Amino acid sequence: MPALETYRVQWPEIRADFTVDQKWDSYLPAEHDRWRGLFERQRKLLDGRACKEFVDGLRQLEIDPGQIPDFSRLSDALSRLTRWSVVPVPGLVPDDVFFDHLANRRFPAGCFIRRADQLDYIEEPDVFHDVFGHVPMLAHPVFADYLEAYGKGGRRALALNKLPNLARLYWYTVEFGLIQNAEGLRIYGSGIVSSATESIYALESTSPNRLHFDLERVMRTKYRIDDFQETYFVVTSFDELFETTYQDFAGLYERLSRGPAYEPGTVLPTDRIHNKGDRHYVAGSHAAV
Ligand code: HBI
Ligand code: FE
Repeated sequence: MPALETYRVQWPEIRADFTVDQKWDSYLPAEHDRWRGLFERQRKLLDGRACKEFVDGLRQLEIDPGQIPDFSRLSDALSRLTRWSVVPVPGLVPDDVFFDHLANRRFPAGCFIRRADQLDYIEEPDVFHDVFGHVPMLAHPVFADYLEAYGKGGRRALALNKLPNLARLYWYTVEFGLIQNAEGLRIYGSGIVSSATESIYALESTSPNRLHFDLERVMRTKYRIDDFQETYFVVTSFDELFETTYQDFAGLYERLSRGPAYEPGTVLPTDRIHNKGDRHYVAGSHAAV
């Protein structure tokens, strides 16, 4: 996690909350071209795979397929819908800074775009992962409230030294969550929706587990950041997700400190299996952030 001073070399104006100026006019045509290529590839793939709420958000915010969005204009549209704004950051920011932004309905989005040799896989959240992957869901009122509640929970988790448990919840919902609704099994997780290969793998491959969402099960389940997920958790609505934030987290953290943590590929007898997919997938393809 780079510190403020590390970023200050390239971003002299960086502020204490790690926000910088997007400098939209300084993007090169080749950078807008990479945005357009990524956007077009995902739009084709996500038809019938991304959930309706994601597709609606992309449309309502009029996110431009042809060039990297200007965060101030995007924030104007987003704040009218759910009072969220998108603030430019140079990359990963410290957990406490990240949670404070979310708790104040500010989404910290990377304002750099991946290089041409990183189109299929990038470690850091760039503008495509953050703005294409995360921002459309923030136009959905219930999801928008969930992410604010997550930010407030994150600040508490830090104080209780329980961040790893809460980071798992973020990972298996906001980043890699699936939803089963009237349309069928669909993607809402940003890490999937911004990845060409994982968009197919997550829904159709026979190799990962797909389990019904259960808060304590998720918070006990470890995750890997360098490959496809071995387990996806499926919710049936965003209300279901939001209702989990009404927990007594102190009691939950107490229970979590006693019981086991599970490896990513574990399946328990008590798990409610959702499905096993119907497509043998060639292993070895990379997931994107
Ligand atoms: N910083 N910019 C940025 N984006 C993230 O998604 C992010 C972060 N810092 C920490 C973090 N995510 C995770 O550790 C969360 O689980 C807290
Ligand atoms: Fe992300």
